[in-house]
Amino acid sequence: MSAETTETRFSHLSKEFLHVVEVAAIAAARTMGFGQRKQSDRAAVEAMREAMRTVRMNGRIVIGEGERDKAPMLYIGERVGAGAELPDDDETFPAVDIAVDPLEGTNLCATGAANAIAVLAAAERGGLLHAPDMYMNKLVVGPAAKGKLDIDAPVAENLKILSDCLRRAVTDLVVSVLDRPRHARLIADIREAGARIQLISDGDLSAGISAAIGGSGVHAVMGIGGAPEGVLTAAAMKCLNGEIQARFVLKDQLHAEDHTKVTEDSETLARMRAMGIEDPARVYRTDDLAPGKHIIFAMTGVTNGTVLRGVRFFGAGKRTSSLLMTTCPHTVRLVDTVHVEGGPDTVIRL
Ligand code: VTB
Ligand code: MG
Ligand code: MG
Repeated sequence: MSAETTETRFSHLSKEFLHVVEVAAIAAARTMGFGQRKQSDRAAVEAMREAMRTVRMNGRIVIGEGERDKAPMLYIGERVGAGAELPDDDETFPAVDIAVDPLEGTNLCATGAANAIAVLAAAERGGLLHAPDMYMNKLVVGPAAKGKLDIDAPVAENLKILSDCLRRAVTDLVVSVLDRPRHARLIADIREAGARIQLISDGDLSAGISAAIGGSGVHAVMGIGGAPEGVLTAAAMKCLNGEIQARFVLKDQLHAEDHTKVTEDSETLARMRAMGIEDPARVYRTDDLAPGKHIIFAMTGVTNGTVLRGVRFFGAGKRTSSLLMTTCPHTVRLVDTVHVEGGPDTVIRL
């Protein structure tokens, strides 16, 4: 297939994926505040799977969520799209690899808290890292600090460099960190360095996107979250010119002082190896997590958030706020969609 054809096909696909995340967000948003995270997750997963069926692709889920906490999910390895049954070399539909999180922030949705999103990333086959649903230590920064920090350097050192890159004092930095006992040491280190902290209950992916967007009030994300969110963050960083550095963390390494302690979890190691990950301790950078040339990143707000508004329901329809980004051509779209259900008298508001 010529480069131009691939670009055109992916450009069309991006609009189909926008629809997929919009319907997943709408389904999840219907359950906002019900206090039922599994129900919210299931609503998003089912809506996403249904919407994915007609997308003109030969799709494969390469990383997704649900294994860690036995939640409803689109399975890693699941074939999706109108061409799901076709062999890889069939050219009717483009072969696409997909990373999904139908509802990122199930608790946020269940309680009506900020920054719940429906999200996916897609790329040509091999364009997104294939990995199990596990943990990942991450460092995420925006364009100004790209290539300047080192996930293995002391926190104070990274914050000093970040402050230079952003031309502001360390005391004027805000670092977003998941509020988990495993981060006690990290939080103490950030405080000691003098930076401010935004402790979040969930949602290190939306925090990473905020870190790469000027004016969001978040300058970095540090700490251990999910690997699917890490791959999705990488896809977003390719579009936003930000950076993620990451390292897989196995269950028995999670609470260790040194997260790089040698693991005894041979079952997970074997699964990683089967998916092509030979060195479980290596540092992955943006291009290792999302090596694709044709990246599509689509996300819709479920609840109101830093970058996007949540789904609004009104008499004559729904309104969604989404971020749709592609690398080829390089576009970042903030999409405000009114899904009209009323009659010919429906008034569209600003
Ligand atoms: C993070 C966070 C997610 O999972 O990835 C986290 O960003 C990691 O897992 O929103 P634990 O909750 O087990 O610490 C979420 O909270 C849920 O996907
Ligand atoms: Mg998630
Ligand atoms: Mg999820």
